[in-house]
Amino acid sequence: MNKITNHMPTAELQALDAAHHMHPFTANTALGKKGARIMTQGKGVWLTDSEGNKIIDGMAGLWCVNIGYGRPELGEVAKRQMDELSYYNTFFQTSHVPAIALAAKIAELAPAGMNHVFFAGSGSEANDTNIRLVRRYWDIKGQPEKRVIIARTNGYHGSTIGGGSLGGMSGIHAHGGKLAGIVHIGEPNYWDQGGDMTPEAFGLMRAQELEAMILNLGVENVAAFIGEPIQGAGGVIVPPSTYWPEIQRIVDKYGILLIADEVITGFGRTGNWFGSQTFGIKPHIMTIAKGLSSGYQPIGGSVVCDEVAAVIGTDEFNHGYTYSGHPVAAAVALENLRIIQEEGIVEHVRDVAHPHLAAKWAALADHPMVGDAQLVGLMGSIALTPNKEKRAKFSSETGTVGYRCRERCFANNLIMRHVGDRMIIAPPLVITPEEIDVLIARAKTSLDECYAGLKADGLFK
Ligand code: PXG
Repeated sequence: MNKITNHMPTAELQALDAAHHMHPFTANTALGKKGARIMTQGKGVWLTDSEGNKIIDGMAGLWCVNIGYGRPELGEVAKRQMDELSYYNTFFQTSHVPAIALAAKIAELAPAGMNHVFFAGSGSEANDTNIRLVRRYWDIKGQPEKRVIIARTNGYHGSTIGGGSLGGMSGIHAHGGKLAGIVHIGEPNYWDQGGDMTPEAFGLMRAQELEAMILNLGVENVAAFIGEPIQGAGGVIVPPSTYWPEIQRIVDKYGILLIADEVITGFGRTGNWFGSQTFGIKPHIMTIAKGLSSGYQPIGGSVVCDEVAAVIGTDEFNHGYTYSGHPVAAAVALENLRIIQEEGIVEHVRDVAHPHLAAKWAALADHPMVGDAQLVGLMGSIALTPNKEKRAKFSSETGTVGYRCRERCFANNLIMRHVGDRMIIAPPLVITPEEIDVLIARAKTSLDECYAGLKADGLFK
């Protein structure tokens, strides 16, 4: 077979892709007929596809490319590390400099008292670690019956069996089943589910479902609660202001462990190093991945507080991955954190990019089809609706309007995702004000075209 390169015609690449490559979360037969879009290059916030289109990436890849694409320093660090020590494991009483340095750096950046890191290859793996960690913690404390983990409907924690079970997405549970000992409470999704309540009352009500669930199960059976500070894959659902303080009160009152899944919200996304800081949450464990390496290498982990680490450390913990703390991934992640810190990228989000985007993003709610706009740091969503006042949903006859809008975004060289009828963005954190203006202009055009299309089809009255 000839060498397959960027220079081959798109149709040939698509045919080979369809013949051999199974895509995640995709109906592969249908995609094979349509042909995948093929990315060839990335620089900053810009992607180029095999047709030469210049696309602004409003999703930082898959919420991960925090420092933007194509920073040469990361490749240089990777090469140096591969030449020096391409691989060694961290089992059998052994360590190496990249894992040591990265763990120490994460401990420095993490909230006070969170000084220990267990490395994984991804966010899903890290959440599998967390299931073991919290159950083993209570075992050692002499309470082995404390095993249940409470999570939330429409939360996302990965797609391994463990991560998928923690997540509250029925479509994932339907494919392969769900672990026992994981239960779900409602999500703090005011737009969809708040009815006539105020956001504050609704946030309290949803948080108090945790207390009811603990009492229902018996606190002697509950190990932990897990939640994303802001649900990402669920549609960028920003909880009402009352939600996290009430969750914290309940977790403290009953003495269960709190896991903050920071896979998306970590490393600057919300304008602080961690979403837990933005929302005043005090977790025992944080899940990290994605922005830890800005996606330049696959790496994740669990950041563990002193108390839990001390308990776990009293005995052998029968858990670990071949690539836990992989030296090349760790060295690249460390360089990524150096860039975020030395270039003030978290401050850029807080003081420059968020303020520039905030007013323009909020103004999208003036569009006839947009009912609600939410933005925390550089993580935003808008809700598409046929009737703002009633927070109405489109009828099934209309189909998924979010999907229609996403198709217009693609056509306008903007990557903005949809989750049902919510459109979401999470651009690279280095996005400049000028690039934000391009993003907003393309988003408006796409919304207008989608709206015009619905009207032309007689679907928007
Ligand atoms: N936790 C959270 C909060 C995530 O967003 C994971 C865990 C799992 O990480 P890995 O590295 O195993 O994928 C994620 C991942 C989407 C989408 O459609 C989101 C994720 C992954 C794939 C698709 O928004 N988030």
